[in-house]
Order: sequence, then C-alpha cells, then structure tokens
Amino acid sequence: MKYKKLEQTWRWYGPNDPVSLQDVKQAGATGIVTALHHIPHGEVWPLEDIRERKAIIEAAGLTWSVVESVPVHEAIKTRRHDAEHYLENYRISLRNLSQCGIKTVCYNFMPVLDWTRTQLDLEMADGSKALYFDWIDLAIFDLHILKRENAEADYNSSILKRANEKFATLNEAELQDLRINVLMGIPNEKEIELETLRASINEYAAIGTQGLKENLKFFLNAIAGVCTEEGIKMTIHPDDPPYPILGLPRIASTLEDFEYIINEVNQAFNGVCFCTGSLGAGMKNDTLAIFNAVKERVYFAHLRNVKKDDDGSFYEADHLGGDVNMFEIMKALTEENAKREQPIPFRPDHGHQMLDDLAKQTNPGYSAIGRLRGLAELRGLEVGVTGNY
Ligand code: DNO
Repeated sequence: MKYKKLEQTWRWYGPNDPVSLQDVKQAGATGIVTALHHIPHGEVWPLEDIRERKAIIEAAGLTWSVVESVPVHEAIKTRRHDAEHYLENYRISLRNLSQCGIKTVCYNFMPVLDWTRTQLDLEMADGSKALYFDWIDLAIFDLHILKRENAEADYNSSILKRANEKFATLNEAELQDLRINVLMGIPNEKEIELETLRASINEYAAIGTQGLKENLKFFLNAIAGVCTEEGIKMTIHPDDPPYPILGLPRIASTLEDFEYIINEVNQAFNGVCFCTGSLGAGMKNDTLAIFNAVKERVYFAHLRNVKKDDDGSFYEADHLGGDVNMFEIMKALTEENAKREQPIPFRPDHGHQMLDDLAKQTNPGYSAIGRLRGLAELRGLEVGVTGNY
C-alpha cells in the first residue's frame, strides 16, 4: 500500500488572528482549520462569506481543510421548541460549505461552555506558559462566584477544604481573573454571562445525561440526509475536560460515550475529532484504546498532551511530554491513515506561549511559536514511526 502523509493543518481564527497565514506557511502546515466566527451562533453561514474566506486562504497558497466549528445552537442541544429553525439553518450552512468544496466539519455537544480552563498562564519550568485546569479553582468558581445550589456535593472533602482555604486568600482581582478564565469562549465569539450559565445549568439539570444523548441523536438524524448527500463528514469533539463540571451533563468523554455515539447513528458521516488532550485528561481514559475503538470514523485529529495530578487537575504539557503516549498514538494514526483515500488532517492543538510570544497578545493556547514547535515535533514523529522520509 502506498504511504500517504497525514495532512498538517493549523487553526486560524481568521483575518483578525495575530498569527498570519504567512506564519502558518512558515510553520509548514498546508491546511487551514477555521470558522466564520463573526456569524452569530445559529445563523446561516452565507455562501459569499464562505467564498470570501476560502479565497483569502487560497490566495496565501493554503487550503481550507476543516471547519472548526459550525456551532450547534443551544436550542438544538436542549431541544427547545424552536430547535427546528436552527436545524434548518445548520443544514443550509452545511450545503453552502459543501458547495465550496469544504466537507469536514468539527462541532461539539458540550452544554453552554466550550472548553474550560481555570488559568491561562501557568508557568512551566522552562519559563513558557501553559493552560491549566485546577479542580480547586473550579470549586472556588462554583461555590463562591457562581454560587451554584448544592455545588458542594460535586467535590470531595479534600478539594472542598483546599478550595475554601485558598478562597480565603484571594483578592477581588484574582477572583475576577478566575471568573473570566472559566467563562472565556472562543476568540471573536460571544462571552457567556454568569446569569446565562445559571439558567442553562437549570435547563440541563432537567435534561440530564440521557436526555442530552437523545438530543445529540436528534441533531445527527436531522442532518444525516444533507451530510450523506453532500459527502460531508461531521466530527464530534470530545468534552474538555472529559468530566461533568458545574453540574452540566457530559456525553462525549469516554470510550463508552464514543461507542454509543457511533453505534446509535451508525452512518459514515457520523465521525469523531480525535483530541488526545481532551481525552487524555480523563483519569480513566486509555486514549489509544478509544482511538482503536473508533478509528474508522476518525476524520480529524487534535494532537496535544496533558499532565494530570492525583486530583485530576491537569496542565497542557509539551506535545511529546505528558500522560498521552504520542508515539503510540502516532503509530496508530498513521496506520489508519495508510488505509484512507484522503489523508487524515491533524493539527498541533494548543502550544505553550514561549519565546517572543511571551511579550505578545495571543489567543490562549493558540500562539504561533508553541504550536510551531508542536507541529515540528509531530511531523518528525510521523517520519520516525513510519520510516517514510
Ligand atoms: C479548543 C478547541 C475547542 C473545539 C471545539 C469544537 O482549543 O479544541 O474549542 O474547537 O470544542 O467544537
């Protein structure tokens, strides 16, 4: 079988991204992962806007490989009375993307919040800065900022004790930073307000885990026709972190979750964005085993590493450091890739803020140099595991 390389991609937030397309080229990626972040969630992505973005990318000699993300509106996730309106918009956006030849779409089914971190500048031993998720800080946010009813019940006594002790030492500015970090959304997209979060927590409490699973199936079944007709591959991003947080249900966190998602809507369009960092943060997750269980449906990969402590708090480690055995993952991914007609796109997910980027205003996790390092290491690893130079 003739060997193909994985497709090296890079997340780009669009023309406002401080990392330019020229920078992306110098990093060596060929594919762009982007979204129309200026379109409010739930609205149709107009054909002209997609064409314009595609033209900018192609003028730089790059390809728009993956859309990350076409956000799934909360009305769909909660299956509100107006869900059908948003489903129709979603289908139109998919058709418009397909008409422009863009066929791989990433999305998530996390309630209200996308990825969650408690600190965005944890200093590493080498002076670079990493994103951090700390259960103690999350508990402080939950108990003292959000003030969620019965929140105590969701933490063990050791975390509660340490959270209360630490809370007593924090000043207003530090609490404010914590609030901003937890509520932070995608750059250029709407921030979540505390009040919205509170209302959503109640709404999702009534839906529950099984209800959210049903709602995901409802969503997938509603777009199945368009995806199959247009040859679109949908890739669900794992929950990040892969645990229920703030009382919100989670349905894409574990091996069982992914088997359920694939088996319940067992059609080729229904795929997975295999994110080693999100899955690797699960104390019980065997990331390689999850890959092996769903590999035929992996249409996109985020390669990143995490280092966990005994509480399950974690920081984002170097791409080839941390708890995920990237060597094993790369071997499995390249073996699967060898069977494909189209190479699997992957991107170096996140990176440390380092070198000149330390003095710059960067999007958390998405500064240039840390990702450039990550991509370089992963690209070398790919050559190393395959022997294909
Ligand atoms: C974080 C990203 C996520 C991801 C969405 C997909 O860096 O991996 O925000 O884009 O969850 O919908």
